[in-house]
Amino acid sequence: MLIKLPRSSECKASEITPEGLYLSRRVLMGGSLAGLALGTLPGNVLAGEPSRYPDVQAGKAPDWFAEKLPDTRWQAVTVQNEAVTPFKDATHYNNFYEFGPDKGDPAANADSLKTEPWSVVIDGEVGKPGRYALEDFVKPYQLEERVYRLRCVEAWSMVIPWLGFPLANVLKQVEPTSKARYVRFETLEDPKSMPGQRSGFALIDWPYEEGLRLDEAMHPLAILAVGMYGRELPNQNGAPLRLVVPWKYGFKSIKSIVRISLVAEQPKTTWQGLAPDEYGFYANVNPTVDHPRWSQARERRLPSGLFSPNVRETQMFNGYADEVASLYDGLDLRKNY
Ligand SMILES: Nc1nc2c(c(=O)[nH]1)N[C@H]1C(S)=C(S)[C@@H](COP(=O)(O)O)O[C@H]1N2
Ligand SMILES: [Mo]
Repeated sequence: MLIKLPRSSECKASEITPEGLYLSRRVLMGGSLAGLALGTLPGNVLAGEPSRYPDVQAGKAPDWFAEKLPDTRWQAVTVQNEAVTPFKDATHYNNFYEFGPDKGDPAANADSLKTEPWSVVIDGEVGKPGRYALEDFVKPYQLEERVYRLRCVEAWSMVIPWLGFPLANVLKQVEPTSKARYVRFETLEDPKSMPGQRSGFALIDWPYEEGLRLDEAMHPLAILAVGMYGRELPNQNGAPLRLVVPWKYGFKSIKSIVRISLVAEQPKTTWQGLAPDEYGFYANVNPTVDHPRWSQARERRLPSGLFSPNVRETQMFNGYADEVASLYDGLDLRKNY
């Protein structure tokens, strides 16, 4: 994870807002996400299909996905006054080391990932462990569109309209035992279809693994996503099932999940294992705690180019402080980076 930081002079350049698909309207939302905007449908599109995102390439949605899509709660949670990142950028500027180290590698190589059939194991400290076919795993849950900022630890960011459901709903279903204190997630390990796992690149000890504290995992903003931009997930974005935790650096949002384990001890995570001084377990977006090799005060919002770097201030907890800050009361965020 190397980056070149924009010079601070560039940060003062007038921010150029990318031509967005829509801006969310300011509408209040009830319940636990009161501070976030609950959008209404943009005036020019009707419910349901990729056509609400005109620049989106249609994919080959599996049957279970096509059946669920019409019942989606569109714009269940969204961001105010921020444009959605063009589909092209969200699908061609990726981190997915299983398919190579460069930003274009996942789009170029992830076709080889076989997402059907797919199964997910839930095990560890749960009353109801099991292995589920993906379509059975997602069956109980209504899809919600969640338009979230995604902030990579490398200091770039996007705004992505995910389709998914709260992780909490799944966890409640499997009945965590009193010993469960963390959730561990694991990506597929399959060197045959994942060239990055064959190359030995970056010394990653496959499979990629991530973790959350149980209360973080239960937070209503944490979702499991099966789609984005009104369609199923493209392979390079972590098909067919990925985590999205919008207040944390992107590396926590693990892709192509095959296993979810409830555990008693804090699990080891891929980037922490590689460089513990640089990447922590918590990895909350925090503009006041710099990475040892670069500042986290600002970010490049994609699309970003030489003449329109589109640099903006990074927000505490990536703009979700009102919702999540209380999870960390009494925790030293400088030590627990
Ligand atoms: N399995 C796996 N999950 C992963 C990664 C990865 O390399 N492997 N990269 C992470 C990083 S660093 C980021 S920023 C996000 C990027 O998600 P996106 O490509 O959908 O924008 O995925 C995260 N999830
Ligand atoms: Mo990242």
